[in-house]
Amino acid sequence: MIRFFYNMAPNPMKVALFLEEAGLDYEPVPIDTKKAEQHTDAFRAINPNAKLPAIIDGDTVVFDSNAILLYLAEKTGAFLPPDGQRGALLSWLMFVATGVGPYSGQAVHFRNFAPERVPYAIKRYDFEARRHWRIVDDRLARGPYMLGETYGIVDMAVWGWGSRLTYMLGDDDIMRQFPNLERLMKEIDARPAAQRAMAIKERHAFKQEFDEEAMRALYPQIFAPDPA
Ligand SMILES: N[C@@H](CCC(=O)N[C@@H](CS)C(=O)NCC(=O)O)C(=O)O
Repeated sequence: MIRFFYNMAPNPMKVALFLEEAGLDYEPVPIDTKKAEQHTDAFRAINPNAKLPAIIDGDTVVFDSNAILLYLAEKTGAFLPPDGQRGALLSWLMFVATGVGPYSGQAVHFRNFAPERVPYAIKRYDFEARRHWRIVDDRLARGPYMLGETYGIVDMAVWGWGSRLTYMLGDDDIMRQFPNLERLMKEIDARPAAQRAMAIKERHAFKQEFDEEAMRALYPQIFAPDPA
């Protein structure tokens, strides 16, 4: 059985979606990041980067959400594009991993969680997040899914962040600007596997308070000395 280390944030949810879509036997293991559980020695032995998600599949440990999606897709042969599209698969998977996710994450951080308001940081990350989402939306104007006619792991990777874009960018009208993305997010949200993935939170009670313990665990740089 696969052990799936998770919380309810966008990156773990991509993997929850795959596990549910593929019907794999898995045990969800909650890691409460607001209680600093990602920083324990035991968890760092699984993911030295101290972030979620990670999986253990027999003797194999995989961390980083898009690496896990690729690993599970190759293991099962499911949710991969037809032959001949491996270049596109890798390109879009890495584009989401290195652009869409990090810029969206920094946009929400500087708008909602930074200890001081830094207008240029807010502007830069909001601009770059929207630029990346525009590329995704344009791609989805060409066909139903990121790689054309076949629903697959790139769509799952997009769903992790895209299904929360209104919150991420703090803009109630954002989806009107990205109608093709909105179409795909609604379609995936309605899939039974997505609903089961979102429901795993009901099995565990994650800490909700953003108290000092949570801030120290999630944003330790706030408490670090200023760089020279
Ligand atoms: N590149 C990593 C990023 C993982 C990541 O940032 N995970 C967040 C949740 S979405 C996390 O664990 N945050 C807790 C922390 O930063 O301490 C991936 O795609 O899995």
